[in-house]
Amino acid sequence: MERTFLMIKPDGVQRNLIGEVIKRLENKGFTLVGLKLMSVSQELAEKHYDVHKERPFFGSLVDFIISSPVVAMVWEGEGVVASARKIIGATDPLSAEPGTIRGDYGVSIGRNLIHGSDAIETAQREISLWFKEEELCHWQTTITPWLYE
Ligand code: DAT
Ligand code: MG
Repeated sequence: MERTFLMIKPDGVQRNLIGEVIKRLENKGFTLVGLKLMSVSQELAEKHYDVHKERPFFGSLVDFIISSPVVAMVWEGEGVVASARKIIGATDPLSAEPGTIRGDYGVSIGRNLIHGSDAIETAQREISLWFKEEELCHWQTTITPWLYE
């Protein structure tokens, strides 16, 4: 089953949006298989955003991610990578559609509340960067037949 990595950034945690974010993914029908509140090391933040290391915002992005705890999550379900990106909304909250997390709760690109993997291969890399295999639960909800034909 497809998996994605989501991270509620420090602003999402500080603004008491953990429950709201989890609720939206649960309600959609995705399954939570990994969850932890954690302080992020500079090394992990830099590795996570390695693809952006030449961008002018890289330093402030890393400083922001390590500034306060985040919630790291792995979610599972058919098409979860692309679907979670839709639920999250566009990178700039001012462009994100109402009804998305960023569209409903954000106003600034540097405070856009949540990260979501952008592709299946990226998700695999990010899940192994943030979670040990034994931290993930292999389980199926009893409602699976009511979610999938
Ligand atoms: P996304 O988080 O939607 O995948 P991204 O991978 O392009 O977006 O960028 C990673 C994060 O970097 C993004 O969530 C917020 C920050 N960021 C991106 N572009 C930025 C910019 N022009 N100015 C400031 N921060 C930016
Ligand atoms: Mg990205």
